[in-house]
Amino acid sequence: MSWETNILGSAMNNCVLLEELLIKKSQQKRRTSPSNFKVRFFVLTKSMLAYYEHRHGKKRTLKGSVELSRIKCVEIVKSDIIIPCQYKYPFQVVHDNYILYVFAPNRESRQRWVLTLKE
Ligand code: 4IP
Repeated sequence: MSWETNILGSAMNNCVLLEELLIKKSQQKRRTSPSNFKVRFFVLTKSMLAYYEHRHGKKRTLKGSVELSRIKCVEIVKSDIIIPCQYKYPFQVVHDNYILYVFAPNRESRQRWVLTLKE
C-alpha cells in the first residue's frame, strides 16, 4: 500500500460518525472492580468507539476505547430492572470478554448509536 493510501485510509478511519454525552456502567474487568456509572463523552469513528471524561473548559481525557473489529454484538437492552442512573435507554456492546453497558438519554439517541455501530 502506498503512503498516500495509508494516510488517506487513517484519515477516513478517524472521521467522527457520532459523538454524545452518554452514561456507562463500569465493565468490571476485575473481580474487585466497583459497579458504578459515569457520564462519558462517547466518540464513534470508523475504527473505534472511545469514551472520554468531559469537564467544562478542560481538555477531554481518554478513559477507554474499543476497536470496532473486536465488537461481537451491539443490542438494545430490555429490562424491567430499575435503571440506577439518569439516562434510561440502555444498549450493550459485547467485546472481547466484556460487556459495555451504555445508557442514552432518549430512544432516538439509543437507536442512532445501535444502528451506526451495527453498520
Ligand atoms: C472505575 O471505577 C470506572 O468506573 C471505570 O470507568 C471502569 O473502567 C473501572 O472498571 C472502574 O473500576 P472508579 O472510577 O471508581 O475507580 P471509566 O474508565 O469510564 O472511568 P471501564 O473498564 O468500565 O472503562 P474496571 O473493571 O475496568 O477497573
